Amino acid sequence: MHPSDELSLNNEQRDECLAQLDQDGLAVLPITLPAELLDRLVHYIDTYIDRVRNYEPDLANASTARHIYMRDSIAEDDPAWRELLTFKPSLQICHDAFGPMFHLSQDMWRVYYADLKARKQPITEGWHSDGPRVLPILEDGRCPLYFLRFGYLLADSTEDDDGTVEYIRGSHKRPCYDARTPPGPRNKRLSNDSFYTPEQQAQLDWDTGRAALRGKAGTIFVLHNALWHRTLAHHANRPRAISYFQYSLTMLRPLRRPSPYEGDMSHLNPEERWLLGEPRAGMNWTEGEPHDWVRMGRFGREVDSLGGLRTSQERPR
Ligand SMILES: O=C(O)CCC(=O)C(=O)O
Repeated sequence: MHPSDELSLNNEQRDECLAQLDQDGLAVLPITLPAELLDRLVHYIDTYIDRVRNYEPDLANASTARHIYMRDSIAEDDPAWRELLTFKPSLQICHDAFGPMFHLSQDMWRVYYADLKARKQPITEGWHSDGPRVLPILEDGRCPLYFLRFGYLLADSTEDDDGTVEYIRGSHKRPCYDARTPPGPRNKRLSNDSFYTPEQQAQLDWDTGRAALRGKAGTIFVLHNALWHRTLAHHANRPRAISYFQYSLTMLRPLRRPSPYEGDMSHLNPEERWLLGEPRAGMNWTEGEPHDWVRMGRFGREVDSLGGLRTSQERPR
């Protein structure tokens, strides 16, 4: 693809998206995945599932015998996933939130088949927020922004019976609900203990601001790590497919990947290598230096003609 064909958000769209994210903890991007990229991603998953279904013990009932197909750490599996890894509108939002020192923290796809025989559809994931479980929280129980998670709908989620993500608008600004208690003596400030007593937990308000994420295949949304969300039951007789790419500050290690990256990176471009955790000296994982900031520089707002960050001398006064 020629760089000028790349989808891109303008500053106004970025501002609107950030304002929505701040207010609700979730924003739907004002663009959708290009149709031909969506086709390639769906084709990849279809081919993958067809292949693994051949090994199902109960092939005739494979989709009802097994309700979720999923893969983690997908970015290297196919060039189409690498395009999602460096999807410009998402990385523009990351640059706005984190500055240039961010990298990939999770990459996955999931396909859910409804269990048509089940009397009651299970809710795949109950109410939770992703960030507080293992990350330090503030004195007042809120969880800061540690990572942004981009969801790409790979199938329509437009009907009530399409299981989708349900979330509570603004809940990222409340004390976290389901934080995990660390073992050993508790440090009140850094511990991840829940800030709600059992009585308060029984009275938590799960209704005000509740919203279901609906959209056609190709819809892209971004969520704050502290947002309360869950997966709704899926009754529709068609699969639900979604991919998540999550990014965090480079000083945070990724969820399920080694960092520094242990594999051969010679086939990857400089942006991909950076996002995947190219080995580097300690300081270059934290504040970094100008040659680090340039790696994600073209996703920033002040970009020079070479795609790097403008230095202060070059900035118009
Ligand atoms: O089903 C989904 O798309 C959301 C899953 C979820 O809540 C999670 O992975 O944290």
